[in-house]
Amino acid sequence: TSPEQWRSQSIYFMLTDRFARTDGSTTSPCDTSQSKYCGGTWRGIINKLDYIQDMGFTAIWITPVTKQISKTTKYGDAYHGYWQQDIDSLNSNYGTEDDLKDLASALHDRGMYLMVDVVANHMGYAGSGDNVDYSVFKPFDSQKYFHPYCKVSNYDNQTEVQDCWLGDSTVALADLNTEREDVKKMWYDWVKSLVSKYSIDGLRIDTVRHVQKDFWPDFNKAAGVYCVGEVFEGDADYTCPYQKVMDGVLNYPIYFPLLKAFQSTSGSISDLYDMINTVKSKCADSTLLGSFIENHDNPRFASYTDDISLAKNAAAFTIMDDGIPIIYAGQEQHYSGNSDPANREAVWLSGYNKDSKLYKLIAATNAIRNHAINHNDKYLDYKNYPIYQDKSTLAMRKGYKGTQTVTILSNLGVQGNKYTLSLSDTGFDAGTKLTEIYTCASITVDESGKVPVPMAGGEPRILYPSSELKGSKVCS
Ligand code: ABC
Ligand code: CA
Repeated sequence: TSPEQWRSQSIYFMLTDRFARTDGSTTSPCDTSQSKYCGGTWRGIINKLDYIQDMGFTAIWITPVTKQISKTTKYGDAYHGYWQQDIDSLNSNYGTEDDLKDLASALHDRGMYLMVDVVANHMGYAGSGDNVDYSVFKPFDSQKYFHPYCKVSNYDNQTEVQDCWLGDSTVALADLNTEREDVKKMWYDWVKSLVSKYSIDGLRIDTVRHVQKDFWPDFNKAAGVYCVGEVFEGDADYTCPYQKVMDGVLNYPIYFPLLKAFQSTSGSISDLYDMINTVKSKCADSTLLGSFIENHDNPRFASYTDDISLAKNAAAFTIMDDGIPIIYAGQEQHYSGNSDPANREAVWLSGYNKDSKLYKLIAATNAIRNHAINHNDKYLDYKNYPIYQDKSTLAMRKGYKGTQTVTILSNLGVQGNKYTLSLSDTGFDAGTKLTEIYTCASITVDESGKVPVPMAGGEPRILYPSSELKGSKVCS
């Protein structure tokens, strides 16, 4: 499945261990602080696809599928999947080969895509890096396949970031010598066969900044599907160039100012406004980046603030910006876990509540984005354009004249006043009737071309021409 096909998708990201169990339990305990397997499976995901699809998602991203360290370490189990030892076998905690194949077909039957997380930088070892039994790794069963042991500590030294090891003396992440021709060939052959064996549509690639750039173009090519890389770095000058070696990267440059703008009622809107433009100019194609406000490596948004309006704005931004939206499982339930491992709560404990405020907000936002895309095949070509800012408001436009969306975000929070924002530069003609898609209010553009936008309680707003909504489920 090509980058072109992925641009229009919307992704729900989950740790397989934490989303759904085969028995469908909503009470089975999962104490995140233990870092043990909690029992989520691929079969469990298959049985809960309605929950995901009804929220408007068209794709899922699941954590790595390969066989892991099987011991319980001082950091617990490899329940997350980033400590692989045998890349040719599956993690049996999640199910069988047939279960994974069935997951792909269940998705494809619904017209949805499967994205799988892969790790080429390292293998996981339960112990210290200076005392590794290399025979436990398959197929990299000898020291010769690895870089000599040293620890990544100075992120300003790129050679060290690439050639030294992540992890520590409890769990070492044995760093593969990805410059070796045999290692490259093993990875390229592996990824090609993984994608074809399990009918995978896309890959999320782990630890991309820890492997030399020239490894990636051939890896992406061998995969033959859209690849989005994790480059955990907020500096666009550092992160954007990775889009020259693979289809897309996670949008960490926007993540940090997005979090700052909405994590409190005094966050900076202008830094976010500026970063929209920075990313557009520095990254090769902002529409192929992965947009997110939460993931399994960072504290949940709600760990910073329990204000539901702020959470709504952050989620709305993620979905309406350029790039492929990624919502992290549990975000829709306003989960509030702090740093890893507390941010990996089991979704089943929410009872898969479809009436939660954020579930509905995400469903409505995905619905208008999906509609705008389906209604005008050029919608995604128009790069998100910030049109207005003040101390607490950001407005942005996406889409050509007549079928554009205009998104208005606020960080006033639930205590925010009721007022009317008079908005210019939306591109809508005087007299046009608009629908605000969260409240379904009708708004008419005034004679001078200004749009009177009713704001209240710090809630986000999205405007779309009413006449263009016919045939959609939005506000019908
Ligand atoms: C385990 C335990 C933890 C324990 C830890 C030591 O060991 O669970 O409780 O604290 C996996 C597991 C983790 C596990 C680790 C290590 O392995 O999921 O639970 O932690 O055993 C990816 C995945 C991630 C995964 C791995 C390893 C990599 O998404 O889930 O972790 O396969 C770095 C890597 C990045 C990695 C991330 C966790 O660490 O580059 O690939 N994620 C700076 C650096 C970043 C760095 C980040 C965090 O710190 O630049 O490269 O990411 O260490 C901004 C700057 C950024 C800066 C941030 C903090 O601030 O612009 O550059 O990031 O302003
Ligand atoms: Ca490396």
